[in-house]
Amino acid sequence: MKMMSQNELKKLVGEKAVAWVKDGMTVGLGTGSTVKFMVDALAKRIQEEHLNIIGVVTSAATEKQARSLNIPLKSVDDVEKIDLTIDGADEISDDFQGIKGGGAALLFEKIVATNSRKNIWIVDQSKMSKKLGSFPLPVEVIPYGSKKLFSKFSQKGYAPAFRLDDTGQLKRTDSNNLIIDLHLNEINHPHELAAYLSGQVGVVEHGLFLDLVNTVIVGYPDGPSVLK
Ligand code: ABF
Repeated sequence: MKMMSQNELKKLVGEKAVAWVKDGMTVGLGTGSTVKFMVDALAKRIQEEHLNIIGVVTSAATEKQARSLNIPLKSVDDVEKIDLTIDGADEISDDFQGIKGGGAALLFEKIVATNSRKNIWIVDQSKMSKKLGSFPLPVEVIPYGSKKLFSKFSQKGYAPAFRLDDTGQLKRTDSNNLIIDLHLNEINHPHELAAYLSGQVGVVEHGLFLDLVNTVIVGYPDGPSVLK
C-alpha cells in the first residue's frame, strides 16, 4: 500500500472532523495547515447541506480563508458559547495534553478553546508523542521586558529562542506580541510549568493546552483514528 504523505494524512483528518459539525452550531475554527483542510470541507458541507453555521476564528489567516469561502463569522465576544472548536496541535502526549502555538496563534486559540463546549484536535501521526517537550514550547510575551524574561528562562535552563519570521525579524503575533520558544526536550510536570509561566509578569499566554481536549483525530496511513 502506498504510504500517505503528511499532507494527505492532514487532509484525511481535516475532512473527517467536519462530521462532528451539526446544523445550527457555532464552530471555533483553529489555525494551521491541517485546519485549512477542515475549513475547506466545512464550507463545502455548509453549501451542499445549507447548514446554518457561525464560525469563530483564531487567527487572521483562518479569517482570510473562512471569508474567502463565505463562512459566516462572529467574534468570540459576540456569541453566547462556542459549541465545538476544531483545531490543530503541534504535539499531543499519551494523556492527551497538548502543545500548540507553532503557528503563533496560541493566544486566540486558547481564548476560543476555553470558551468552547467541546474541543477536537486534528493531527497527523507525527504529532503524537509519549510526553510533551520535543516540540519547543511557545510562550507569548509582550515586547516590553521580553529580554528580561528571556534571561530568566535561560537561567532556568529552558534554552529560550525568540521566534523569527521569514525575513529574520522578530515574529509578531496577531496581537503584535513576541514569541519565545522554550527547548525543553521533555516536560515531566506540565501543570507545574504552566503555573510557573502564567505567573511570570510579561507572559501573555503559553502553549501548554492542558485538560482541554475532548476528542483527538489522528491521521495514520491505514486511516483516521478517533482517540479519547
Ligand atoms: C495550530 O495548529 C497551532 O497551534 C499549531 O501550530 C498548528 C498545527 O500545525 P499544522 O496543522 O499546520 O501541522 O493550532
